[in-house]
Order: sequence, then C-alpha cells, then structure tokens
Amino acid sequence: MNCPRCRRLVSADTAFCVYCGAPLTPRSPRRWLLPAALLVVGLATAALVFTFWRLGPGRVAGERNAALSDAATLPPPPTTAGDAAAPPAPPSAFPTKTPLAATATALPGVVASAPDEIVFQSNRDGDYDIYIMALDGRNQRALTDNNVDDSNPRVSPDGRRIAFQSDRAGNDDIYVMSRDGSSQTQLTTSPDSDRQPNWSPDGAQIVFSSRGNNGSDLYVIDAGGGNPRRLTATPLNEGHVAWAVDGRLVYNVTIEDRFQVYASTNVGTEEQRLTFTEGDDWSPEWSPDGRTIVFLSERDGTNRNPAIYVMNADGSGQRPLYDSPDYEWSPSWSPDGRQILFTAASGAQANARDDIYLMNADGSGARLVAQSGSYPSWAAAVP
Ligand SMILES: [Ca+2]
Ligand SMILES: [Ca+2]
Ligand SMILES: [Ca+2]
Ligand SMILES: [Ca+2]
Repeated sequence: MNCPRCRRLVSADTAFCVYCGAPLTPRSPRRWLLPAALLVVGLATAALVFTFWRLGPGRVAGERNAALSDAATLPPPPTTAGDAAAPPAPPSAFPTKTPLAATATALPGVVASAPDEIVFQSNRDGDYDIYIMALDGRNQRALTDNNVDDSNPRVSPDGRRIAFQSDRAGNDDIYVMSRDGSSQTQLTTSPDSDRQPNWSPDGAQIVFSSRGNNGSDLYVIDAGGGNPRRLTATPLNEGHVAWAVDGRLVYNVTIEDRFQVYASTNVGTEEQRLTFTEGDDWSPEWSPDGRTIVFLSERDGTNRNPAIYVMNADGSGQRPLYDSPDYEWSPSWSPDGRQILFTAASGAQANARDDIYLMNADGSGARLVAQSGSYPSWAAAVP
C-alpha cells in the first residue's frame, strides 16, 4: 500500500509509514472502529488499546459527561481566536482520536527492540532498495523506496543502524539510517563514487572505498558524520574493506585487472598481501572474532564462477568452503560467527536472479532464505 501522506510504498502490516511516520490506519473515527476491531484480533498491543477503549479513562470520561463524548465524535472545531472561549477539548486519550497502537511507536532513529533479522538489497521493483526480513525470509519490509539505487547495506554491530550507499544525490555516497528506515543521513558528499561501507567494531566509524579519476582508495568517516580521513593513496585500486575486532582492515586490491586480498592496520599502514593466485580473490569479510576471513575466489579456473573460501587472519589455511554451479557472492558472518550469509545468482549468468542463502560456518547446511535479494547483512537482536 502507499502511505497516505508521503505516497511512498510501505508494507501493509505496519501501523505507521516507515518514512514519514504517518499512521496507515484510516483516520475517520467511524470508519476506523470496525477495521481496527478486526485488526486487533490476535494482536496483543492492539488488544490493549481496544481494552483501553472499552474500559479506560476516555470511555469513563465519555460516560461521565455525555456532552463531552458527543463533542468528540464531531469534526474538530475551526482554529480561530474564539477557541479560547470554547468548551474544554475532549480528553486527549479519547480512543477515536488516538491512532491504533500510537503508544507503541518508537521515536525516529531509535529501535526499541528487535529480533535477529537480515538486511539486504533487492532490485525487485526495477531499482535497488534496502529491505529487512526475518531469518526465515518472512515479514519482508522495504526500508528505502525510491527510483535510484540504494545498495550494499551493512548493519552496525549493535544492530541499530544500517550503513549503505546511494546515488540519490547524483553519485554514490555513504548514508546511515536507523534499522527501521528512519533518520536517513548522508555522510559523504564527494563527487567520487563512495561505495561499500562497513563498520568499525565499536560502531563509531565507517570505512568505505571511493573511486575517482585517480583510482580507488580507502577512507574512514565518523558514523555520525564528519572527520573523514583517507587511509590509502596508492596507484592500485582498493575496495570492499572490512574492519576486524582487533583493528585490522582487510580489502581487495586490483592488480592487473585481477583482485587480490590485502590487510593493513586501521590507518592503512603495514599493508600485507594475503592472496597470491592467478585468478580473482575478493570481497573479504572478517569473522566476528577476527580470526578468519571469508572471501570469494575463482582461482580454480572456473571462468569467473566464484566459490566461497576462508583463510586465517594471516593468510594461511586458504581453503574452499562452499561452491555450486551458481555464482556465489557477498558472503558475510552472523554476529556469533556460527553462520555465513551469501548471495547466489542462479546459473552463473549475468543478470540472473539473486537469491539469499544461509549456511553453517563450516560450509554445511546451505539453505535458501529468500528469493530476489542480495548482499545480506545480519542485524543483531536489539534487547
Ligand atoms: Ca531505489
Ligand atoms: Ca560521492
Ligand atoms: Ca589506490
Ligand atoms: Ca560457484
């Protein structure tokens, strides 16, 4: 359905628009009562509101003062200077003036509580937007909805915020929003292509790559905006950077049109090359304990049909973890390090449909979570 205020597409199973906060239930008191009464069946919070309507102070006030109750069902009085002499307004708690579940709405930018979920991107409506869903693929909701590309989401370690890239301002920049899609904030404004943000372990900073006329380098910026710093200034192209709990960065570097995986300190020093293959190795992500790196490789000569690999933090122990005839990409860890999310494009074809999978960290038990989605990021439960 479309939000009645901002007209953007929103999930019909939420009470309020995730963009502008407008209630998605009908505003008319008399039209509201019946559907609301139906809606509350099975909804504990709505049932409380309904009970409040039946027994609460607003109802009592209405019975105590019939004139007051009648006034509450009339259209609101015009706003004029004569209001000062008008009778007192109906009690603000009067149920027909209170949108359903209004008291359950969190403040913008604050997620009161949430279970473990998966944030991902999808171009199912023709351009990329950011979505969120339950771990079993149900209850999918759009967090952004526009006709530009919002992509490459990564959830903050505390599960409350999402960093992503968007070209809504004319070129790729880094943005942050709350987990419910509110408080969307632009962090970078460069004319270059700022891409693939990832969080520092403490959630205070965001590292990303930026591609301009002189190639691609790594940058970091405060997660609240400001204080941007350049980490690399090399003739090579750095990209897809991730930040380990021990402070080290891992990223891919383009060397003669091939990706290889490198690591460095979080200020870009002590750079160390971790992969030395003829094929591509790219898209590295640290395990939560910083001991293991999951990445993509097509070193086995499968003509750019990658497999998911892992290696130790120092580059030792490189081994395949999962492969199929499909084109696997964008692996990322669960916060407990026991599972790995990834995308698989069916048939390894360009423009094939992307689907989201989840498997155990040892490569076993891969199962489909959701169709038409990619670049998944685990959103930790918010207590
Ligand atoms: Ca979009
Ligand atoms: Ca930019
Ligand atoms: Ca560079
Ligand atoms: Ca494959």
